[in-house]
Amino acid sequence: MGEQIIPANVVEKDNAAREADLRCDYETLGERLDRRGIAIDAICDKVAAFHVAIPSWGVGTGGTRFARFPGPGEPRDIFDKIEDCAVIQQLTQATPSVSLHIPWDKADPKRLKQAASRFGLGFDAMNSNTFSDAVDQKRSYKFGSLSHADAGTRRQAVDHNLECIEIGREIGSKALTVWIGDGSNFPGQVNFARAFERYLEAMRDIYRGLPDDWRLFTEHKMYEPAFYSTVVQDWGTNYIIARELGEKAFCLVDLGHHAPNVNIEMIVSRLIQFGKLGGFHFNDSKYGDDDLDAGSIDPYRLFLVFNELVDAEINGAKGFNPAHMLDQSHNVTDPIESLMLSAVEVQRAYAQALLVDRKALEGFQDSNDALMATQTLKVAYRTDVEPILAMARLRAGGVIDPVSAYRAADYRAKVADERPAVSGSSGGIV
Ligand SMILES: [Mn+2]
Repeated sequence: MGEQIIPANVVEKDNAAREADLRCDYETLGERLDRRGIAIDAICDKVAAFHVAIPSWGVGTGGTRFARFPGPGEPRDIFDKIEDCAVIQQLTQATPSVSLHIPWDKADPKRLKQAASRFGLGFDAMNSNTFSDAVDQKRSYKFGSLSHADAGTRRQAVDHNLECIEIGREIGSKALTVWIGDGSNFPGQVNFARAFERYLEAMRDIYRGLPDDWRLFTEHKMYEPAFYSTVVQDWGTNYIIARELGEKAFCLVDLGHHAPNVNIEMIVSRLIQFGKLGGFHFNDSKYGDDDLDAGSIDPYRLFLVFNELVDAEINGAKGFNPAHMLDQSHNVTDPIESLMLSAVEVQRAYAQALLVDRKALEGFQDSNDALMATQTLKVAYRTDVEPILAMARLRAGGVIDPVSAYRAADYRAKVADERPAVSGSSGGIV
């Protein structure tokens, strides 16, 4: 544990006001779970060990293609972002790592490492950016990057990804996530097969530059910024990529990057079964890639995704080691508050999934008892696991109610004084 930004007296006061109630609620829930043959402390330990990474761009206010409404005290650079991430980790104890986006977060790697270790933070996957043009860039990505018709543009995009790996090596990252905005806006604009072949060739060049102990994650997205077709449009194409590249390549599932009503938990199951699930970008959506807070629209779907993950964990699925990260855009809330609650929502889904009576479920599945099978999931989902989540935080040195403690510390007002507003700061949607 590193330096603490929120003062100890604020944390202690907020916890003191809630601790007696929490202990009572935890004990009551423990008795109820005991009747179901579940040891509450075992669940609490698993929740405490479950972490989700914070994307550096998440702590800034997002925006839409219509406007961006910056909030007070927005981080001005990666060092401010790391401080905001440290606050989230201090209060939730669920987010010990930060995921960087290059070139937005480009800085001296030694300074980056120092800044993070000061707060006991580490670095998660590196994210490359070939969906927008950097200031000093020679060739434009307007018509694509890794799949661009021009070999020089593809080379530039490959080199950028290799640079991300290089920076990542210096700061202790172990993965590269590649998402491209390549695609087309009109039928006939690109040849699907040729564009995908060019993409695969470029990705092979990146893959060759990957250290042995790294993983390469590719992220599919159905639409946007291209609105007719995207090169990596769905999990099928993503799976082909991972298979073509090799054993260090895996598919990343961003929950928002699917059509409405797509059965994402089933995609997760397929990828686990064939050893290609790399990890997640958690968020929620109502219509498309809305990048809303995890669990805010359809918490049951989040639970069903975790139901698959816990199933794989228990069955010891081969090579199962998914990376967990949030990927949201905060337009009307304080990003720190949204990220804290989203981390908690992800842990909630995990805790609920741990409560599923898997033996009973299997029995109902084998006897074709559809009603009892689905009720078995519902019993777990309906269990209020809040005392487990809060106790896991408290035992780890965090707070019982993260938003309450955060507001009591008045952190946002304090940084607003120190951080003058900047225009055009990077942030938003990936
Ligand atoms: Mn994403």
